[in-house]
Amino acid sequence: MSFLSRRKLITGGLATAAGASGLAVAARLASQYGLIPPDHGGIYGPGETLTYAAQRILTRHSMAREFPRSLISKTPFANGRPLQQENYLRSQAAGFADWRLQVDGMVARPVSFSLADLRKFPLRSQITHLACEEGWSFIAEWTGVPLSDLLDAAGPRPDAKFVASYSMEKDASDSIDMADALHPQTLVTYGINGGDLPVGHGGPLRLRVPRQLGYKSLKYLTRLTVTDDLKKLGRDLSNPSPEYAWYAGI
Ligand SMILES: Nc1nc2c(c(=O)[nH]1)N[C@H]1C(S)=C(S)[C@@H](COP(=O)(O)O)O[C@H]1N2
Ligand SMILES: [Mo]
Repeated sequence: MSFLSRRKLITGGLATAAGASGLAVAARLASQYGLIPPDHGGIYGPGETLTYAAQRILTRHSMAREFPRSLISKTPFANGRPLQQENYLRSQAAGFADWRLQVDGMVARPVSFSLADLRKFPLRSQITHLACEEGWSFIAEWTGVPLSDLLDAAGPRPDAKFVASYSMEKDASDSIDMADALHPQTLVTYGINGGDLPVGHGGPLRLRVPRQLGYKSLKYLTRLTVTDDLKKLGRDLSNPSPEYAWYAGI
């Protein structure tokens, strides 16, 4: 069966099932095609499954909108106060010379990159919209390395399903699936609007996932762990903040 007709079948099937005999059938269909988000058991349960499944079918290969320079926001909004943790301030005082991004988990070659290492990769810049779930947003030009390049360097195992992200900020961590991790617009960024990434925006390093809401763009990025099960990690990252959906596609 061609991809297109299969896609029609799945979307049609999901919609019909949701309308006709309830969400349980849609969920069963979604499961059959690997379209169940990891937080499906939570309070948003079946609704989350439908959102995730529909988006994954319709937008798996789609791109977030990119904007012209003229639309870059004059005053990009940095959410929250710059990180005040002692280990962070120490690294900042050293010009972040000791900052490391570790890539580990289900990979052939665990690696650790300094900022200088990351700057040796071919850079990509993109002007995208960062939208916070609280209603505000801004457009900025982000510069960095495609996450897929870093994963290539580490060699993820074929059965890997997710990439967990960890921040130097205590207890800040999240995760995305492989489709988003390998997406060409998902970047590990060290620059914004032509300069270094300031502390307020997560400097010296943050993840940018422009196809999802702002909270998936983790600031102060220190570690990426490839896994097939988000519940197997030290902290259950299948639903890091119960009040937010794990999948925040836009
Ligand atoms: N480490 C860390 N990353 C984070 C957050 C945070 O509090 N800590 N907030 C998230 C949320 S909710 C949003 S909307 C964006 C805000 O990005 P900005 O501060 O660059 O505007 O960062 C995301 N990444
Ligand atoms: Mo947010």
